Amino acid sequence: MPVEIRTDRVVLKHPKGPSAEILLYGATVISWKSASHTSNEPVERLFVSAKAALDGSKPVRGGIPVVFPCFGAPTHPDHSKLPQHGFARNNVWTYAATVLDNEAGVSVRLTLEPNATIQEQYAHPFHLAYVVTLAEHELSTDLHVKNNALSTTPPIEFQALFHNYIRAPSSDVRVSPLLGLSYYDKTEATEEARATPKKEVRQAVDVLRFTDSVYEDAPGRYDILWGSGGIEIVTKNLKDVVVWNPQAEAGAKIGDMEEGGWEKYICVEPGHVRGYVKLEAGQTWIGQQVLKVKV
Ligand code: TA6
Repeated sequence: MPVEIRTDRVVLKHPKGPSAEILLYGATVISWKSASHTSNEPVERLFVSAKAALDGSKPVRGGIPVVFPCFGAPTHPDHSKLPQHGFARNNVWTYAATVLDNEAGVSVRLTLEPNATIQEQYAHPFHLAYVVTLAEHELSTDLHVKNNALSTTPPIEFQALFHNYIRAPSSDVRVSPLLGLSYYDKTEATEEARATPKKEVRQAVDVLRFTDSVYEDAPGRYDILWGSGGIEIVTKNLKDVVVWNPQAEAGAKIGDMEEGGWEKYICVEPGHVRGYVKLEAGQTWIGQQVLKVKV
């Protein structure tokens, strides 16, 4: 059964063995298992903390949380009542349809409409659709944002990001190409320092120390490589990318982070998070990423 609809999640199964699981809460991909090009045995490609809540009590610590309409602590007046990273990752989405189911792959669409809780925090009428597609060596996620306001209303402004927890040894993993990009270092102690752009001097960036970097106007394609593995991310319409790993000191303070969890992942998060997407009433914005197994 390529698509299995359960009460709290949708399970995708590819005819050649790969699989993916999407929690309806947050439309959070909590598992992606895919074989490498040298072995047929599917392995887990994402990190989910053993302490992660999967019962809808809080956003999932791991997998691919969907960040919308704000990244980080809200700064836009429209978002002032929202929690960190917005409402997409902490609301229950609806399975809408299976849009592909053949030898090439399996794809489903989930949707989110304003509910009472969201409407208390966010005034704009919207429709979100999230399409997750599992191919033999790839997983893609597309976020479609429709501004459902009347044509006479001003455009909405939002941010969006895929908060990927890529399973990899943090002691060895590198992400490239980032050389020469401007980035904002959120590990700096003062707001002034965090707001001061730096220039990346490394082609490949490690996360050997606490790293929380927001790269602006990035290339849109990233290689995440380590000794025995690699994932490539190819994006459309996502101009920025965030690289995050808290390492031990900051990681140990994260309540739902398993002991030593920070050693098992790198977050490489494509998005539109510097500035805002401006979307006219009646228009739709689409941001896409494709995660490809390189090794
Ligand atoms: O994307 C990096 C980041 O913004 C970090 O600053 C850290 O806060 C991380 O997201 C996790 O955020 P969360 O709200 O899931 O604890």
